[in-house]
Amino acid sequence: MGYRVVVAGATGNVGREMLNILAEREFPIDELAVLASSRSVGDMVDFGETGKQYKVQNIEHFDPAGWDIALFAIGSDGSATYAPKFAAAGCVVIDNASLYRMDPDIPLIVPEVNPDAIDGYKKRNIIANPNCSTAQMVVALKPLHDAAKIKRVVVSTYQSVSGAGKAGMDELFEQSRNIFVGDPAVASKFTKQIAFNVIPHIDSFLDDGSTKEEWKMVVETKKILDPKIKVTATCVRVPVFVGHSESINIEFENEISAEEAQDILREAPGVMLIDKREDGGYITPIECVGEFATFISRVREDSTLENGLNLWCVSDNLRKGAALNAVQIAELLGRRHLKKG
Ligand code: 11C
Repeated sequence: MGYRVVVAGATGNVGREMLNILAEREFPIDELAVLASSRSVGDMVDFGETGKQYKVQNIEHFDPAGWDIALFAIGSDGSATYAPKFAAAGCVVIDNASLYRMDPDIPLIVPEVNPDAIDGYKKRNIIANPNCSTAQMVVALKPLHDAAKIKRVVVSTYQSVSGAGKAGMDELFEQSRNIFVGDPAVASKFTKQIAFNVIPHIDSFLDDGSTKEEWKMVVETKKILDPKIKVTATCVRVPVFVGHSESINIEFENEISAEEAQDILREAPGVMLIDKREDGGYITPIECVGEFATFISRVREDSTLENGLNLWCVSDNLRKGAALNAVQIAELLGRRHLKKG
């Protein structure tokens, strides 16, 4: 016996990946409902490569009673409206929006990092999925923290336009094409031209001059991994379609060599170490598209710190950063609590 599963936001970048990954990982599904806002009702969406298609239903009119798990990729406004309704009907919501992530009664889960925290889901019947840039970073940090205790992290991100949804991808495509044919590169989704450029600004500005994306990396890392770890982040949008990259500098309490870190990362869950110290012996975002792993390269000691390392971390932001992590949470929930399938 499998689960009755809902995917809400099924026509967006993340919702489509949720369907692909449920199919790829053969999540035990008895019945699948695919929901979106009224704009997409009646559209047909593919269930991965299974050849099955589902008709999009209106989330507004959907009755969640009797459904086991709902994967939400409908943004914070949608989650505020529908997550409490689904949760109250007994359907556990795994929510990709930022709305509930820092709520102390709602677990924020990366299964390779803090699986035990999922037991707290019963308070609200909602589980939060972290921001994409946080998810891949904590997968990389966790095994190193276990080995040598991390004190401080300095991270700079190189985030792809798919993090800003389909509109972000369309804007990069259209600007690039316009520049080639001599037309103006109009910016509307992003604040400046993204084609052939980089933009040091993701999400809204906060009073201290940081951005909300940077703040999320700080507070989510503390909630998922360890509140004692200090994190400072600079988040940058780059003209890459899919795949977020991060340059991470880590200061440890205890000694750890680059070689020890490589050995640990080679065995770590969810991590793929590609670190050859030669031309091309590292990962780039284009190579991680469609993959499940968080890739790590360029592990090296930072000689300016007593116990410090630098590394390069790349992952498919629509997968580990969003849809894959959500499906892994559903798998964990199934194994530990719901026990069907
Ligand atoms: C981006 N990280 O790349 C964002 C997208 O809080 O879930 C995901 C935002 C979030 O623009």
